[in-house]
Amino acid sequence: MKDLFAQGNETGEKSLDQRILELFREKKGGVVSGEELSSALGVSRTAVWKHIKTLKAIGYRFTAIPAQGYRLVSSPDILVPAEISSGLVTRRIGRRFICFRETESTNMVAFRMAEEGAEEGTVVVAEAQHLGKGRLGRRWESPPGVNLYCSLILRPPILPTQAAQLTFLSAVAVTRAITEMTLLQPVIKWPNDVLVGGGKVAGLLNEMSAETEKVNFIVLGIGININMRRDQFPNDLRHPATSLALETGREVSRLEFTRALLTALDDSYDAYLTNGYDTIREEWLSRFSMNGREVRVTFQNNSQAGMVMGIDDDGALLLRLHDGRVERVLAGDVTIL
Ligand code: BT5
Repeated sequence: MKDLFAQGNETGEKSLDQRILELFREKKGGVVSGEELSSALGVSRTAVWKHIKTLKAIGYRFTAIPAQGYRLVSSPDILVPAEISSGLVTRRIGRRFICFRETESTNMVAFRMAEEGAEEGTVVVAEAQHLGKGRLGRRWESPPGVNLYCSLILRPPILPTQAAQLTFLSAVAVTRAITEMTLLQPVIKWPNDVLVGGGKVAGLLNEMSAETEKVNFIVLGIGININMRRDQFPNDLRHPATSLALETGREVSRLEFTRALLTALDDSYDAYLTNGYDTIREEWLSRFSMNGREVRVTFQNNSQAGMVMGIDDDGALLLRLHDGRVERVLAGDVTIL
């Protein structure tokens, strides 16, 4: 039986739980009778009652009004298609949601789906990941129920060399959503970190399938520490880490954050397709914390020190070396000296 998680509307088919919730939402807090529910859904009243019991078990609160029916009193902060898509108005992002209680890695799932032809705008979300991926084989800590782990499938008509532009686009959308939801002012660390108060609050992992002249698809992977507590971070992280709750001192609704993020991604992707990369680049640079700083960039066994001079059109970091030459750095980890 389909439940609220498990692939949600993967096949376009809504779960019974999702349809029950929609009927309650249409009533905007009003009472819905068992009779109404069973006739609208074409199932027995016992079946309706069983589903209400399952919904209660995952955190929905109903009150039973004798001889009248049920009222939906409150909904849990869980990332399921029925909740994320409620009130979400986007052009491309979120045409389809696949949500998991737990999965290996949303990027791995999205990549496989994209290979099998999943459409642009498909979003994969998980409450927890047991193989959350960072870059270069690193691990992304993904405890259940506190953060957002999501991956989007995009099929932009661009060249493979332009793919890094989408990493910048996702960083810009993440900073916008954070400011909208918390008023915090995050900064971006090249190439893919978003920091608040010096701690890493979000990481991006974009993966691509391409031919020489054509991108088949890009998977934008985004991990954001929303309500993660201090004791949930391991001690051996490479850099200081934080969460939105630690920075603001209050819990942040993961559902509202997810909707804000998907809206920001949709807006910036639309602007990118319509007007090109320039506006994204400008906004990215306005959040970029490293311009003019002396840094060391390490990639595999190589390391170079110099002054950051911005980024170029392909997303390469421009580094002025001590002999005056400006080097384009395409990948690596940056430490501020
Ligand atoms: C990243 O890698 O920052 C990319 C992280 C992308 C995660 C998302 S979650 C949804 C999607 N599905 C996936 O499987 N992945 C994406 P990198 O720059 O390599 O940073 C990884 C390093 O950050 C680790 O080696 C740790 O030191 C540190 N780290 C791990 N988990 C963290 C967390 N939750 N918060 C902050 N830092 C963390």
